Amino acid sequence: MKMWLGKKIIFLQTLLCFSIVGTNSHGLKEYHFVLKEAHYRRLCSSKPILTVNGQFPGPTVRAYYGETIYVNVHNKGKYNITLHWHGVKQPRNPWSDGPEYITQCPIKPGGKFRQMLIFSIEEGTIWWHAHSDWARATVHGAIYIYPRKGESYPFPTPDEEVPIVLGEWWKSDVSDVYEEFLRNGGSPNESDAITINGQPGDLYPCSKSETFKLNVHYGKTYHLRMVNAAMNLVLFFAVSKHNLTVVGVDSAYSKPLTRDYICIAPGQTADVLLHANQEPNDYYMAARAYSSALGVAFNNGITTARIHYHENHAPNKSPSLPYLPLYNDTKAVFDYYVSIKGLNEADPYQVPTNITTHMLTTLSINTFPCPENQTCAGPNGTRLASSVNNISFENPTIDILEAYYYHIKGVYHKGLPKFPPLKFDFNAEYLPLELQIPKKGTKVAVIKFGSTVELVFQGTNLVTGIDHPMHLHGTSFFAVGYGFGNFDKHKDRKTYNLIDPPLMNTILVPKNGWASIRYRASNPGVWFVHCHLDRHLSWGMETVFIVTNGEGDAEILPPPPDMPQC
Ligand SMILES: *[C@@H]1O[C@H](CO)[C@@H](O)[C@H](O)[C@H]1NC(C)=O
Ligand SMILES: *[C@@H]1O[C@H](CO)[C@@H](O)[C@H](O)[C@H]1NC(C)=O
Ligand SMILES: *[C@@H]1O[C@H](CO)[C@@H](O)[C@H](O)[C@H]1NC(C)=O
Ligand SMILES: *[C@@H]1O[C@H](CO)[C@@H](O)[C@H](O)[C@H]1NC(C)=O
Ligand SMILES: *[C@@H]1O[C@H](CO)[C@@H](O)[C@H](O)[C@H]1NC(C)=O
Ligand SMILES: *[C@@H]1O[C@H](CO)[C@@H](O)[C@H](O)[C@H]1NC(C)=O
Ligand SMILES: *[C@@H]1O[C@H](CO)[C@@H](O)[C@H](O)[C@H]1NC(C)=O
Ligand SMILES: *[C@@H]1O[C@H](CO)[C@@H](O)[C@H](O)[C@H]1NC(C)=O
Ligand SMILES: [Cu+2]
Repeated sequence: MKMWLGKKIIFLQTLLCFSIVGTNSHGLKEYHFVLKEAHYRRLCSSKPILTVNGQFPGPTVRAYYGETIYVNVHNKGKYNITLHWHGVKQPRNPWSDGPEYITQCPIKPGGKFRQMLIFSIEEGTIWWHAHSDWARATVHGAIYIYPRKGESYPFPTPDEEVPIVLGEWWKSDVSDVYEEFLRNGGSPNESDAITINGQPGDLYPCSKSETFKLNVHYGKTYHLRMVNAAMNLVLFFAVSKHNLTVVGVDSAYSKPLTRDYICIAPGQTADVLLHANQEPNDYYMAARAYSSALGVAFNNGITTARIHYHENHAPNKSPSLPYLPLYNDTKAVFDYYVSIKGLNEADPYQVPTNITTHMLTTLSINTFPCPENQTCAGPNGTRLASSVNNISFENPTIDILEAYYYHIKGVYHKGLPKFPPLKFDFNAEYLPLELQIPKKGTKVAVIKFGSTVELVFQGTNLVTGIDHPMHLHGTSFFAVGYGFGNFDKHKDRKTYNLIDPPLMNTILVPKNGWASIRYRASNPGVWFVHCHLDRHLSWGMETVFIVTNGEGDAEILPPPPDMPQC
């Protein structure tokens, strides 16, 4: 604990970091994250929210390619908490990954946990967030990973970098929203605003003066480090009269892609260049939801922030809004995603072509009958649920990683089906109601170290077809294909991009369609796999992949001494 007070303070230019980051006696960077409540005023009212270090969005973590750093987490809040480093692959180190009851027991109020973040191939932007209940609504922040010292970006060095963290704000306490929908079995209340860097923007009441403003100089290039930290909304984002050039997604560089809008799903990140090359004026940047599922209510509001050209001396009171595709424009979403191409030609990390492990998992919204003596707010008085290959995941009471490592029996079961247990027309317009009720269980899939995996995520039309941003912990994967309808291995594999697919950690599976990923299972450990729409996660759309140990230095590291206990 005392070590960090040490020597060099890095990134002096960022005042906020001064108190929270230092280096320890081994020269490794150490951050200090204190979970605590702070009052924030939004939409004309104030409420206490859980934060890290009193900040919302939380502090930015900065690292260089391949670096290892520590984050000392101290829970001074009222609730159990865990923190996850989204997109940090943590080679051999699932211990610090964070999902509650998957790789650790929660850090109880008053507790501490020193988490080690091992960066490997990440470069660009990712993020961190709480991984217990719905705490991540307010407990999240960006992670910037710079090129190795002395090396440069694969694009001209931008003049400035700017965080664009998209989120959602509820006027109520988020833990009440969470408890309410789990209790009544219905859908959670919609958020009251979408936010850019914590601010709803000046189209919302009482939000004008705090609206996020980006001051630009004509001719300069701004590196937008974008994170979708929203709980339940896939978002479109655009800047009025300006193009956006995407140069990376999920902390892997991609071929420059210039568009007038981008799409970003919860869990995803993007490195985007904005050239300040238009008439010096004021412009809006804006985001709003993509949500095409029938009968699913969503926040259809629009969040804005302002871009002000330094050269403009007469700020425009009502700048124009950018063009954003309609909320149901599925084509706009997937036209964008299939246009993202990886920058992997020279990479040793190649797209697997010889697949040893095939999997196809259905992703479904489900219902359970309402328990006797209760009234339930789900469709036809049922309780909403969700599943992966018809298993609605139940959290165990001690974490799966410890159960696996110490051979504790009865905590989880192997044998998550690698294919749907029942073949049916997954996306038929009408499906028998009896298919809708899943099984409950804590089922995991075991994947042999070194396997080359092809995993097809298949959406179904049970209850309602909807898009799912599926996230894998502990690895990145190549997003090799997307399509609509039921996956047909003979026809659809021919459409894969095996040349330059992007390397991602979260893939948006189209409504009534499928998405296919490939990767080599080279990171031993216990890794969470889940939908990043938090309501689906809360209903059970998750599972765990246990990647076995390899030989020699391909084994899980020993646990740290301060693992939180259940
Ligand atoms: C959710 O919305 C309903 C209907 O507007 C309201 O009665 C309820 O208080 C809300 N719950 C929370 C936790 O805000
Ligand atoms: C945006 O890009 C398109 C296609 O490259 C181009 O036609 C258009 O002029 C660009 N617009 C701006 C504002 O740069
Ligand atoms: C999207 O919604 C608009 C207006 O609500 C409607 O006119 C249009 O037909 C819808 N498009 C699709 C593809 O469903
Ligand atoms: C594919 O992998 C299997 C199992 O590792 C191996 O036996 C086989 O030789 C490989 N085939 C090719 C073409 O590389
Ligand atoms: C339902 O309520 C009745 C009357 O209050 C009670 O006798 C019965 O045990 C309850 N059933 C369940 C399943 O809780
Ligand atoms: C899921 O499992 C339940 C229980 O075995 C069964 O009734 C239901 O039909 C199954 N649904 C699907 C889609 O496999
Ligand atoms: C609700 O009940 C109606 C009538 O039985 C049925 O057609 C519909 O599919 C049900 N919806 C759900 C989601 O269970
Ligand atoms: C907090 O975590 C401990 C350890 O797992 C557990 O026993 C306790 O029930 C949790 N508290 C709440 C409020 O969930
Ligand atoms: Cu989902």
